Amino acid sequence: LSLLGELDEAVATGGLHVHYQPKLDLGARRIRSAEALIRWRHPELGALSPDAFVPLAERHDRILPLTRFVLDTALRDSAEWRRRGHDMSVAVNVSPLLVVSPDFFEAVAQIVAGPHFVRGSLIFEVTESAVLEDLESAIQALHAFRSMGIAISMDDYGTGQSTLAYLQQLPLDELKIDRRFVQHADKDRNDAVLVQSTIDMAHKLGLKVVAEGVEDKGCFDFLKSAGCDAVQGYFTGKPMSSEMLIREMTSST
Ligand code: G
Ligand code: G
Ligand code: MN
Ligand code: NA
Repeated sequence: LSLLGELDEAVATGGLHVHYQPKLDLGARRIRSAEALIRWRHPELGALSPDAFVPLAERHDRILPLTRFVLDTALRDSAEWRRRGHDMSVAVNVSPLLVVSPDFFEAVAQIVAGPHFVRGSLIFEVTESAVLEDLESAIQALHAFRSMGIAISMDDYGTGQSTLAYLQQLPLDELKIDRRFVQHADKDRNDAVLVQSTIDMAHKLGLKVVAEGVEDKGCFDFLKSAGCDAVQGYFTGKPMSSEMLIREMTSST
């Protein structure tokens, strides 16, 4: 069987699962959302990173069923978090290919009508490339998702070529600064300037700012003093199972 065939089998038979990486809100000082990250435990190859199969799924028209699985799982798990008293939203990565896809839109409409959806508790993380391909259609799609009660986050911010004009036009709620700028921001003067000015600009546009790739206390402290709204990274929590996340939240409250 080819890797693609095995991926189809995994999608169909439950060979995929979803981990969650917390985003720690610095104002509320608690986990307020978590990013869903797909995992594949391959029978022979072991744990495969999404980098090893998400691009494959994108190339061969499998990204919709894969994302549908992540969405279904993430909404079911986040309903369980709420049931246990943890008021948290869940973020799902949406491939550039899906942002303007009518089939994806149909799948989202179904999910929104389903039992586990609550307005304001689902975030779509989209990348700059998703938006730049066809700006008008992307703006329209993002507006439609927002009117359904889904928040929009710009992922990997700073790595693409989005200009200030795009930021102003796009219906966004959150900006995630890419880890390459964040990681050494407490030690590298240039990174610090970029991160600080991105935070200030985003706030003036009414956006929340998440810094990703926060790996140590020095970086964490810098972001706090820079006025960042939330942090995500190995320092505050690695990707983990839903059960682990529930245990973490229960022990920290
Ligand atoms: O942390 P991790 O190795 O899981 O993530 C690697 C990359 O895979 C990240 O860029 C992340 O955005 C992407 N990724 C993880 N899960 C999904 C998913 O469900 N859909 C898409 N499109 N990308 C994902
Ligand atoms: O969607 P995105 O491209 O941001 O995917 C997140 C990726 O970053 C995942 O592969 C995740 O495992 C990884 N990641 C999460 N936190 C950290 C961190 O603190 N440092 C590094 N180097 N990688 C991280
Ligand atoms: Mn992401
Ligand atoms: Na990212």
